Amino acid sequence: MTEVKIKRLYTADADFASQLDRLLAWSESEDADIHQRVTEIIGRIRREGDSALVELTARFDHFVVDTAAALELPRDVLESAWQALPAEQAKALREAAERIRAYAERQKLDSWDYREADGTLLGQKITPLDRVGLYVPGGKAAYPSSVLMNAVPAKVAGVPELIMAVPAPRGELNALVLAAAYISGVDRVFRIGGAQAVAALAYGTEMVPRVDKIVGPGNIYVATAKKLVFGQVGIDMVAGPSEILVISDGRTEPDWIAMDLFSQAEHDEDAQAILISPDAAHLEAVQASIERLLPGMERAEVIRTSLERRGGMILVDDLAQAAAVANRIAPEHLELSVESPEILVRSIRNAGAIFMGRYTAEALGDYCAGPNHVLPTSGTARFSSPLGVYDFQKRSSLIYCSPDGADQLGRTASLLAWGEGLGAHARSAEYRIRHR
Ligand code: HSO
Ligand code: ZN
Repeated sequence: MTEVKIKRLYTADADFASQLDRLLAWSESEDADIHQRVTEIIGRIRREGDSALVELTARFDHFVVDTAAALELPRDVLESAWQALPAEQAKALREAAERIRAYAERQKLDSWDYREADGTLLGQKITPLDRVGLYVPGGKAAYPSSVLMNAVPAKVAGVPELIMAVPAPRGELNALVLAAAYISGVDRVFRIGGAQAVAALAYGTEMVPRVDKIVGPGNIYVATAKKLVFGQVGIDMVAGPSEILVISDGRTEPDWIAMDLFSQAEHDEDAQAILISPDAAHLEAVQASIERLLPGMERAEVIRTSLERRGGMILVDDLAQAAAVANRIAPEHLELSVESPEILVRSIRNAGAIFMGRYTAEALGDYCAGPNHVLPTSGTARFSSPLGVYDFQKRSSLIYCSPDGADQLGRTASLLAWGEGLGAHARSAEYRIRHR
């Protein structure tokens, strides 16, 4: 194995800012061709419904069925998948689901209201979405942990109907994915995938009911379809490649750090793993660990490509500067591998998930700590948050006016309405004013 070429940056370099911009640059290659093909597929599902769904499933997934009804997986298959799991795996899945649920329970938004002196009541009413579609990729990209992370919060929110779409190449499904769907309370499963599945969920077909929101990861076709149906339905987010940023004070075991960087790099060639430290010798030690550990990795080639393509090591003057760089990056995952993470965390403003202390490996959060692993990527942690129960709840505002309240507010509304030249608004308010 030859040397792993990871970009080195130093904050004291005159062109550090532009070097960092180049390191972070990421644009999904969504070509016009994909856009057009996805648009055509969505159009066909809208016009032809089930028959197009059956045909596209046969063409793309080589899964041939006689009737659309066969696209739905009988519910007892989920239960059998769960029953067939080796006991240890079932226990781990159950424990993960329970911890994710306990965390999600605390995120629930509750309705509230308050009353004013004249009896007017104002409030916010929380209602779960009626029906949600969960897309789960097929084949190797199928992560049972992602099924839990998407389905559990939806169920905790109280979504009555959770519909999963998962492609079944040649009819095959991943047993762990089905077991995860079973314990997280998925209600119906359709063996459909790609843009055609997204379109069926968004518009409905004879067989597939139309949902209110579509969540879950997918390939470029799925992501493009989600963008195109947004507005017809809600979507969670369009996620970019996974990212990890580790801030190390130089006193964490270099092998641990190397493996944490690998853990995200192994997701895909475009994943981004970056290490920041004020300790130049530590960066060298981690580089040495990387060289030594890489050949033994199952996904060595993916890791190497990712580290060489988008990885980085950044030398800073001190931890305060490390925090500033981290805020600029706004990573999906941020490990604070330092002596006093509770102090450093105060300076962190932009990160999807923050892992505090040397023992907190990001992998624990990916599976079972409790917080969601569906997180904002590509710098979007500047303005967005992890997937949560609140993404499956909506808010309606409530206004009740007492006669006295209507009298008071009517005067204000009338003035503003005449100011806008809207006479019906003004009179509607004035009718309710008491003329003494
Ligand atoms: N790190 C991924 C989630 C995941 N990891 C699933 C392993 N399985 C999301 O950023
Ligand atoms: Zn991961």
